[in-house]
Amino acid sequence: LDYTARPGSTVSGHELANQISQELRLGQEVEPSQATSAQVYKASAAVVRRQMVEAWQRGQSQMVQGHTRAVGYLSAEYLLGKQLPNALLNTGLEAPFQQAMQELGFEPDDIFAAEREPGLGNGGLGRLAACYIDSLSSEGVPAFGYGIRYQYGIFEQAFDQEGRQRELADTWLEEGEPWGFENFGRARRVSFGGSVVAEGDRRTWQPDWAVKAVPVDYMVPGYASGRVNTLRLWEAKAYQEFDLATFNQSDYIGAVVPKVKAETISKVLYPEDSTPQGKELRLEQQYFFVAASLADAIATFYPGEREPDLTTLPSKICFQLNDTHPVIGIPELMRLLMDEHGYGWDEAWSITTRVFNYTCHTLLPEALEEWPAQLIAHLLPRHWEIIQEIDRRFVADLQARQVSDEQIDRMRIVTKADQPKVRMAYLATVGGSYVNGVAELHSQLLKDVTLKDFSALFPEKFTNVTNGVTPRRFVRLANPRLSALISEGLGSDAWLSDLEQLKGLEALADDPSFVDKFIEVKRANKADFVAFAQRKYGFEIDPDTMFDSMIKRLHEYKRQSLKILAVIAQYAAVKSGQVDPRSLVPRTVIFGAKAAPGYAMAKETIQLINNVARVVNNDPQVAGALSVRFPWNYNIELAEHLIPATELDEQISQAGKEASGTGNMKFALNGSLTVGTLDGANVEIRSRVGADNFFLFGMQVEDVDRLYSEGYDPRAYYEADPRLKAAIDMVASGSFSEGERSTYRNLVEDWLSKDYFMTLADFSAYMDIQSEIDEAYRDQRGWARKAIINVANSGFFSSDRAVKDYLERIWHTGPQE
Ligand code: 26Q
Repeated sequence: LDYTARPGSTVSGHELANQISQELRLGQEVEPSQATSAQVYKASAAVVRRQMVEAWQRGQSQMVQGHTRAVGYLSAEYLLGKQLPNALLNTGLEAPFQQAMQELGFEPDDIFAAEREPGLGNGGLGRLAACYIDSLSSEGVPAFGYGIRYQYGIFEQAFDQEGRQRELADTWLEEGEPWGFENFGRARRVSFGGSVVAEGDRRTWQPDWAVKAVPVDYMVPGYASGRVNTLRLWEAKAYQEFDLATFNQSDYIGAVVPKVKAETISKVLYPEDSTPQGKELRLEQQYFFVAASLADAIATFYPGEREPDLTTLPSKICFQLNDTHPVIGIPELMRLLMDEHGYGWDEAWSITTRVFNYTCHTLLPEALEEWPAQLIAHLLPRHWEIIQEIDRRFVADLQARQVSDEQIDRMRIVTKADQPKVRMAYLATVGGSYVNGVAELHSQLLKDVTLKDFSALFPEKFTNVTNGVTPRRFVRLANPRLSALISEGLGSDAWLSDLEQLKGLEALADDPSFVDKFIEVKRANKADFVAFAQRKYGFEIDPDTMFDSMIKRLHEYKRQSLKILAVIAQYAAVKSGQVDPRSLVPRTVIFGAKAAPGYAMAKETIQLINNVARVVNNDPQVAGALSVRFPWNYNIELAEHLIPATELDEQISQAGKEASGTGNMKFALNGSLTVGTLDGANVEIRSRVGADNFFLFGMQVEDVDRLYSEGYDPRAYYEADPRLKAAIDMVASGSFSEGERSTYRNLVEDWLSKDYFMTLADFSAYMDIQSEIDEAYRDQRGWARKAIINVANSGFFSSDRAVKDYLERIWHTGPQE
């Protein structure tokens, strides 16, 4: 294999074994035969990293010297998952590593198990960023991922005796971490607070405190592309170990306070993923990483230049804003251009609006970030001035276009109120070139609802890029059996970098021997999951049941409560003698979900699921027919084990609420069938795999709108469907709380009086589709056929395709020339 095609791939297994041995002896002072898995992991990481260095540096200098516009992906989150298996696959070192481990007498899986996954994200948005940097490297595009190196990532979830969620610190750095390279030479100063002073016609910011942003660099190797990009995650450090003035006043402890304050900035990831926490520290985090990243990009492309010609910046790089979290970058770039480099407003604005683009990931109005002006003014006084000026000019522009006062007030970046707020989505829309949603339906709703006024006036700004996932991690690494079968069926593994090739499997859906092999793959994956769940959670799962999974953050709009109510209804029907358990298709219903620590309703739902599991799993009357499992601490590792083993995937959000979903894509690519509403990317999955191979149910966006406007009364649905009534009554009467009727009071009250996301209205349709699913499942070969057709038609959902869409429609760039 060509070295440039796959960095590292010329290394033999024996050579790799020698390098790892050497690293163990010299780097860790341990004899290979005595080394622990953790030591071998660390040594392997160091060796693999070294294999990538040359390609990394080559790519870096080609980027700076070349003429291909680079991409700067700005994201507060990267939910990476384990690095070692991915680095081995992408660099072509998988087989040599296997050999090396054999030679050294270690099991690769034990070595992989020693890695703590970097959980530097909450869910979909963070995982999307991780998929996109993988695809950017795989497509050969010069790119940076910029973000924050949180010392504590997403909390580790535990369940207490009562089934309630407990949050534990994610101590992923406790024993060090071999991938990140602290690049002290590229550290930057990031300032806060203070005031703005006028010097002649120039206004300058005189901040009153600052922190040092130290980049920790991670290599991002492309799959078989020879390109290794950089993920640069910033860590906050204090400039002074001790405040000497305070120290000299003999307040020894007080003297470290500023240091602690500075280092708090990159301490912990905020675990809320849909109700923004308007906390000062969060704004500090946002500005911290964005300011460091913009300065870093300029320093990268204009090295050593004291007065760089920044009018060329848009030809060097463009920045993608992953939701509104990095939007403070817009006024920051204006400030850099005007205050530090002397450009006038118009020139600065022209540069700024050409380098930024914004991706929106939500439809929930309460999830749109709005910062109190007062907070911005206090923390970033110069940015506040610039934001006001952007707003002033924008309003003037609207007035010149004869926009009504009423509409102007709706569109203001800074709201008109006693306590004005800055609407970050509006600032992003005005301050950049393109705005995109993350699935067709979502982008349409953005134009029709959320950003309607903007799309009416600036239609050319709006576009769609449907999300995608990396087939390397989520098919090849997570599901080696299916990958081997696909390669056998297609005659090569070229599908891994050209996922539309999966289409070639469609013909094999009617080949009985291929169908048999597909069934065997799923069976073996289920057996693996059973063993994993036994080992890790102590669960006893019957592999001869349908694996029915719902894994995603816990949120009311996603409607985990619809799923659990359906389980309860089924259970109630057996208990009341209406249903013979032997007539059911045996199921194992599996949940994985973290709730934001302050989200009471979500936490109550977790408790309910755990207690339904406790009751159902211990009831001999349903044994063999129904069980419920809730493995705690859902993360990338669990996803990689569960998705390949799943047969039925639940995507049951209220229509018009899930921007895209990406789990749905991972499941379809791994041969699960989806039960879902017409929401997010479900719409596109269904239209690609065909209506016969997708279990659609429930209200559509128009039905939801109509029902809201007619006045929604959930109690009517409770009275109308005896199955629903039985299920809710069971919860209310204490069946899942040892007779205590108050445990789920909030949930029950909400269902019967509010039910904002219309779980009750969709319940009957959901129960009915589940009966159809049972019927379909009884025909195992028919089911497998549908699953194969799902795989064959899901190639579109590769993050490579998504990145190519961004390249063509938004970034206007491509592979390094
Ligand atoms: C904002 C301010 C303060 C604190 C936290 C936040 C915050 C953090 C994370 C707000 C939102 C998020 C995450 C959102 C998210 O994951 N959205 C999901 O993005 C996916 C990728 O596009 C979509 O597939 C999902 O539909 C969408 O819910």
